[in-house]
Amino acid sequence: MALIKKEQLQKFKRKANDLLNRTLDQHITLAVTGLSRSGKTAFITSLVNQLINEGNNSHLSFFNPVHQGRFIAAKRVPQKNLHIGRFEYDASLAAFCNEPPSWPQATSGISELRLAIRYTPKNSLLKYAKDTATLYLDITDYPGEWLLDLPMLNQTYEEWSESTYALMLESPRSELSKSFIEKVNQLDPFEPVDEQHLADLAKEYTELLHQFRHDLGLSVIQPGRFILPGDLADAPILQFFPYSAFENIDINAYQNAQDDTLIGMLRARFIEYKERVVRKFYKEHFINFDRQIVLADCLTPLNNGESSFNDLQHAITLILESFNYGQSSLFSRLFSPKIDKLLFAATKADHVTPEQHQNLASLLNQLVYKTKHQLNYETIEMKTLAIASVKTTQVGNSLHNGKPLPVLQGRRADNDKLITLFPGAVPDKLPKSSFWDDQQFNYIAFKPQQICDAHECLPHIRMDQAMQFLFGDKMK
Ligand SMILES: Nc1nc2c(ncn2[C@@H]2O[C@H](COP(=O)(O)OP(=O)(O)OP(=O)(O)O)[C@@H](O)[C@H]2O)c(=O)[nH]1
Ligand SMILES: [Mg+2]
Repeated sequence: MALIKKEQLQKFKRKANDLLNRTLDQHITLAVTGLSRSGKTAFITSLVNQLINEGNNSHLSFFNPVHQGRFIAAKRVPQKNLHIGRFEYDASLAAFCNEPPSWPQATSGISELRLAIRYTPKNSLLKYAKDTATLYLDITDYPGEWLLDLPMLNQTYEEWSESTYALMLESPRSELSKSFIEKVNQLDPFEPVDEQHLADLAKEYTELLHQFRHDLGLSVIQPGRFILPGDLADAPILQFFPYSAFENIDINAYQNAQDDTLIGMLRARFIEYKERVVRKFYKEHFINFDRQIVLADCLTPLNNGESSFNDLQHAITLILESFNYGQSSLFSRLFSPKIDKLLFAATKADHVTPEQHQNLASLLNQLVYKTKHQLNYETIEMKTLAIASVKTTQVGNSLHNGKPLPVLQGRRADNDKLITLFPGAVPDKLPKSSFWDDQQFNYIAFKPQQICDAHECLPHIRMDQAMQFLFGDKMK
C-alpha cells in the first residue's frame, strides 16, 4: 500500500514538474543588427561569452538573474532554423585568444545561434516541482543595410529613381556620381536591352555604393543588398540601377515598355528585388523577431565629419521605419509586427573616457528621438545605451595645464603600439554646423586585449544592462 502511494506521489511530482517546466520555459528571438562594421559580431560573441562563462569572473551585476543569484547556467544548443547560416561563435571567440589577439572577421548575410539559459524563477512555486526554468534565446545577426530598403516597398521604380538621384546630386555623393549619371543620361531607354551593358552599368552603380560607404563613410546605401549580396552575388536580381531622365521620356511609352527594353528590364528587376529580396526578408525573418538591438557606431561618423554624421542620421530615420507600428504606418500595413522592445546601442564606448558615455548615449538618443516623436511607437518600449561589447582600453588620469584630465590607454590596431590619449569630447546634442569647424575628435582603432582561453570572460561596458533590457524581464 505504502509502495503504491509512493509511486503515485512520484508520478504526481513528475507531472507537476513537466507542467511547470512547460509553463515556465520560454522562448524569445533576439535580433541583432546595425550597419556594416557597427559591431554586431563582437556584440553577439561577447553576449554568448558572458553568459556561458557566467561565474568565471564575469561582470553582469546589472543583469537581474545574476544579481539576484537566480542565474544557473547557459549553454549553446542546436539552432532552430537549419536553413540559416550558423553564427560562428567559436571562430569569433578564437580571434580574441590569438597571439596577438585580433578582431573577428567581417561577416555577411544572416546567421543564427541558440542559447538555453537555466535559472531559478523569482517566485519558485510548487513544493514538488523542481524550481528551475529555461529561457531559449534565438539570436539572429543580420545586416542593418537590409532595413534601409523598407521604404522601397512603397515606391514605384520612377519614385525610387527620383529619390536616389536627389541624393546622388547632392554633396558629397555628387562628385563621385558624375560620370555614372552622364552615362545613364545617354542611354536610350526604349532600345532593346543589351544585358551585358546593363550588368556593367549595374556593377558601376554598385561600385559607387561601395565608395559612398567606404570612402565617404556614408550610411544610406540603397539597395542595401548591392553591397552585401551574400548568396545573391552576380544574380540578375541585383543587376539594375536608378534611371536618371524620366522628365525627358514619354510617360505613356514608359508605362507600355516591354521587359525586353532597357527601361522595362530595369523596372522589372526593381519590382522583383522588392518582392523576392526585401519583402521576403520581412516575411520570413523580421516578423518573427521579439526583441531587437540596433547597434550604431556614432564615433566613426563623428570623426569623419558633418556629411558622414548627417547621413547616419538619415539612415537611422530610415531604419526606424521598420519599427513604426502605428496603424497607418507603412510597416503595419504590410506586415504584422511582434517586436515589443527595441534597444539602440552606441557601440565602441571604450573609445571615449567614461565621463563622455552619458553624452554618447544622449547623442544617439537625439538621433533616434528626433524621428521618434514624429512617428507612432506606443507599442514598443525603447531605450538607448552606450556600450562596449569588448573593452579595449584602460582609463587613467593625466595632468593638463595643472588640472587632472581623464585619459585612455590602449594598443593601436594599426601598429600595436601602446598609446595614451584624450580622444576628445562627444557632443551631447546633435551638432550644429559650427561644431564641425573645430571638431577635434580623435578616433583611433584599438586592438582587443588577449584572453587566455575560451572560458575567460571578455571585458565589456554595460553588456549586462543591454541583456537586462533585452531579455531580463523574461527571466522573472
Ligand atoms: N574598441 C572597440 N571596437 C569594437 C567593438 N566592437 C566592434 N569594434 C570594432 O569594429 C569592428 C567591426 O566589428 P564587428 O563586430 O565585426 O562588426 P559587424 O557589424 O559584425 O561588421 P560586419 O560583419 O562587417 O557587418 C571590429 O573589427 C572592431 O575594430 C568594441 O566593443 N570596442
Ligand atoms: Mg559581422
